[in-house]
Amino acid sequence: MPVLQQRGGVWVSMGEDPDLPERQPYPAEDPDFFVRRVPLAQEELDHYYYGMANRVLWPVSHYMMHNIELDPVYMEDYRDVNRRFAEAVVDEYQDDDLVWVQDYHLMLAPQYIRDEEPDATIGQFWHIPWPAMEVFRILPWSRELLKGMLGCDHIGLHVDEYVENFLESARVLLGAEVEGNVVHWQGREVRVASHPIGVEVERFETMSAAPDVKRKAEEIRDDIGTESLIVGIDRLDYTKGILTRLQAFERFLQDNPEYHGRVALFQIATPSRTEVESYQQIKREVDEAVGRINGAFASDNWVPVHYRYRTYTQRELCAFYRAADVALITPLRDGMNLVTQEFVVANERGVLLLSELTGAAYLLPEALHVNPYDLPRLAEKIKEALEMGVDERRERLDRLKERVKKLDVHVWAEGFLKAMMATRETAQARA
Ligand code: ADQ
Repeated sequence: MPVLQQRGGVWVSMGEDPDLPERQPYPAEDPDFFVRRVPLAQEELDHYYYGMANRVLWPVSHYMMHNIELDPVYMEDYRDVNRRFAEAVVDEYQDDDLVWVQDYHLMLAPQYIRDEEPDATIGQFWHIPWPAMEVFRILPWSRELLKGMLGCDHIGLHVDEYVENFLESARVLLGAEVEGNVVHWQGREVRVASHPIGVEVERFETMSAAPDVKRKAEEIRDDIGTESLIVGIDRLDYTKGILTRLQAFERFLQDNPEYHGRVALFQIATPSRTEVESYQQIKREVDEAVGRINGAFASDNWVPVHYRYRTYTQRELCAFYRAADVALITPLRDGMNLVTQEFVVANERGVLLLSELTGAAYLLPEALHVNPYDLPRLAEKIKEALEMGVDERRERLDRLKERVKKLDVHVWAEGFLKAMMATRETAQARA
């Protein structure tokens, strides 16, 4: 949104409301950019979005093999919808435009666009992990999907480790020649690079320093009433490790009775992809775990786990980030994890306990890292985080703040667009 507001352009997006016009200025008066909708029928949404994107590509990229549901019908509609997106882009396309495709929902669109506009400059950013080649190849359509993406000139992923996995997939599965970070493909060069995404640092800084947010943070602490507060914030997704986190907290309470009454975990989970069975299942499991822990440990004046299944505004989230002594972020896999960065910007004295299986962990060495699959160790790390001295907390957090500032989302967008422009200039110089 901020990129389009600054530069203008057309946002080609999935349209769920058939009554809205196909093309619309935004905002209506004095528009910054245009929105072009690709309307999808319910069945297309079920197969393309809830099917191929959320039941196939999401779990395979997060190494969640048991959640993959391979149904050829998903892929058929994925092709059709990608083609429709490509047609809308081609329809909007003007010479010298940059086409920036977002995420795993549109792997085939780049090549479909290239077929119609061979000279277009096309880039794609992939927001989730790129798995090891041996995992990606599980997909019956792995080669077709890769070829689709190689319609790009520039492909971005969060960290070098994902870039290496992508290059390896292109080399082994397609037999493409790979030289450094360039894939030679059908007479073209496709550059693959890491572009770690960040948050809007300035906005989060301003918001978290506002008097009402500070007041709210104090209220949260007063209401909970414990010496220490641990906070977890996620979409309710099986990749986010919410259940593991609860189990580790439970174990921490079992092992450390001296902490009973003195610490609470506040877990916020946003409803997400609720149509998908594996998401309904993780919700049941989280509900059960919260009930079990509170049933076993709560006393008249202490609730160990506070759980909210709802969406908050960013302002409200900021108050939780500020109120926290420890942010407990334990995904089983995560492309980056922005909650981590939001916490670092908004908080002033807390400890970041972070899963080493996130993109963020590669970029934030001063966090306390933990393997979320190692429950006993995770329980120990919770204690270590709670007991970390003030000086060490401050020192780590200051360094983390410096790092997160450099990752700002505007820097990310500029960096990606610059890379695409460089590609365009090289192509024009050659022509
Ligand atoms: P997500 O999987 O959605 O993003 P994340 O990066 O943590 O994960 O972003 C979540 C966003 O949702 C954060 O901005 C957070 O503030 C917000 N949020 C979470 N819970 C909320 C609640 N209860 N109410 C309101 N807002 C809430 C995907 C990838 C990530 C990658 C991003 C960006 O899976 O790995 O970091 O894209 O590329």
